[in-house]
Amino acid sequence: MAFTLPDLQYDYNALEPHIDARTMEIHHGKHHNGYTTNLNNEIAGTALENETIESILKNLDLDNKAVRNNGGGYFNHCLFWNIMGPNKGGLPTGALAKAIDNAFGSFEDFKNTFSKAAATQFGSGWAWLCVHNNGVLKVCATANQDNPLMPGIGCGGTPILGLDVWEHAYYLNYQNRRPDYIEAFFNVIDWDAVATLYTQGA
Ligand code: MN3
Repeated sequence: MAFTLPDLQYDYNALEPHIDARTMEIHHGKHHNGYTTNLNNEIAGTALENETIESILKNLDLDNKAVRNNGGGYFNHCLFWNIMGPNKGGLPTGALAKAIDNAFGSFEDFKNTFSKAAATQFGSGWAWLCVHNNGVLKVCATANQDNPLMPGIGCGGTPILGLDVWEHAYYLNYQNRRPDYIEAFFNVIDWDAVATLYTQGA
């Protein structure tokens, strides 16, 4: 079964002024589409063809660079679109808010830790908030299209929030000002979507 590029649940311009429409259009229509096509080509006719993307990544042979890069790229962007939305931002609530306080001390401390992970990832990569089976949250960053589902990569656990810090995610609007893009991201996080993933992964 081939993977499909998911439709966005909002328009390309819906995240403005925080993320511009042109960036969203290229990011979804070109970059994510490319990872999807390349992943499908790579797994066609192999045993991976009938697995979920999560299963492919959890059991990944890290030396299989094509599946690592394109499978990671497919999963990471699916998550990214899902945890953003127009008129979002604000603060998490409920069990997720409690878990953030437990792990980091406060929401502001979490935001600082996550933002620092995103800002200091050298070159292309992602910052993550991950939940472990006991509900404990951890933050890490990974290179390229890697993610913590992959064996031995990052903080482990299940990613419930991810921030793409590849230049293609922000350069048109922010040029080299990655910290401004990171700050803006907090205005479009859909905390209800993150809370759903938290409940599923805890
Ligand atoms: Mn990207």
